[in-house]
Amino acid sequence: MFWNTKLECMPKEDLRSLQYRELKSLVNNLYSFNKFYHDRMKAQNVHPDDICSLSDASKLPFMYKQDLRDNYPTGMFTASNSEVVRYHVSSGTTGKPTLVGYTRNDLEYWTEALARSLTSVGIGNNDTMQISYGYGLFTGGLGLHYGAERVGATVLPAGTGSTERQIELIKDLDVTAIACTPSYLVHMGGVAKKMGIDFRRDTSLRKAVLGAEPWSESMRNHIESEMGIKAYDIYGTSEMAGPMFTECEERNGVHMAGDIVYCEIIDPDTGENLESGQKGELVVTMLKKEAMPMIRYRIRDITSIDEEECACGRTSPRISRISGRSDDMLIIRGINVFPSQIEYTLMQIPQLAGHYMIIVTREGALDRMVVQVEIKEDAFSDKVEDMNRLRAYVETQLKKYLNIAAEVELKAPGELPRFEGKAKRVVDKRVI
Ligand code: DLL
Repeated sequence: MFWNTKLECMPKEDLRSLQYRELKSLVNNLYSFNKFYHDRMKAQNVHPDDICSLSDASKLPFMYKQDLRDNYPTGMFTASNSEVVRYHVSSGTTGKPTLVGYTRNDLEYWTEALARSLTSVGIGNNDTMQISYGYGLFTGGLGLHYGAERVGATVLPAGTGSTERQIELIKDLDVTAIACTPSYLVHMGGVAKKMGIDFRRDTSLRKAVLGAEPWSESMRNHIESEMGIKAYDIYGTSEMAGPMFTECEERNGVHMAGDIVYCEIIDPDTGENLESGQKGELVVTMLKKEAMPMIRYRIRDITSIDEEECACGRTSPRISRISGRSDDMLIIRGINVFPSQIEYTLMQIPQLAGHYMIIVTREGALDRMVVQVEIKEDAFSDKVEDMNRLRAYVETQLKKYLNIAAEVELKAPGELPRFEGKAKRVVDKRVI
């Protein structure tokens, strides 16, 4: 089933011509009217006239998350306040978040992308779809909400938390499809078991659209065999718009709709383009973005592109499962966390020394993060209440800046390991 057969199944050659035309007009526009892109291109010694084919995109400069941070909040916007109709916010690399703005057209192609994606996994107007991603600043909830409404599904905007209630709703309302993080679905499975509910026997839930964090084929097998729910991968980032693209029924990679995004894979160390099939860092150019254009944005996710035609008939390239990142970003319970944010927060607290460790584990289906941090000599007290008060304060600060609960363990001066070379601050013990 297709939502937009013409665009989804366009002959490859036509798709490449379309991508070239879109890229060319984007580059012309930004070079002429936008100081950031103009200066960037000048610095790289590239002019719009140098872009004579799609592969010439590789001559264009990269964009980084740092650019968004340096220009926070709206310095990268190319639309006026009256044209911007929505903001979403995601974590940045320090205390500063990344702000993403949308014009009406931006919301439109985002919704269109999700309508195509949901149709491609067989979700439509006969479905009742529970959206168990966070609603609010995170893009997951509202993004999937509008996509599911567009295909005519009955949408249940459950958001996150209140797991028992969510399970009851799935049962009572005959929910057939769900969107959430893979770890949350596994967690739901565990809670349901305790409630005496078997998803296969007691509910109509048969499809799940899972993403926002890394997951594996073994997790897919676990969900399918334990819960009887067919699981599909969904990918996107807030800088692209939010969740956007899924696998089709073939489940051999996420279709990256070519009329919306142009994808490249580069060697993260040299920045050189890699061949189709080779693993490297994903770089995206968003062809339709209005409020906040993205040209050659380095997402930092590691994957490969498959250009082979898919048996489903869609001609867009597919990316393989995200196998890691080329930076140190962690995703904890669906929330992006940079160790540098944690360090930044700890360093604002005068009683703490500069030595810390972040330990991430998975208990049941849920991630747990422990931050161990040393106290300065003169702040150390043998009064338990003093230390408890300080620990609670550090936890509050981390919650305030990271928007995620971390457990803090205060350590005596000299207790944490020292490193001669690169400090190893993160121990991630999760098996996904
Ligand atoms: O996580 C958007 C989203 C919402 C995607 C709901 C899918 C479903 P950000 O918060 O900006 O946006 O985080 C983007 O999450 O660069 C990847 O590292 C990771 N990620 C997203 N989807 C997947 C996936 C949303 N299917 C970052 N597999 C990305 C692995 C994923 N990692």
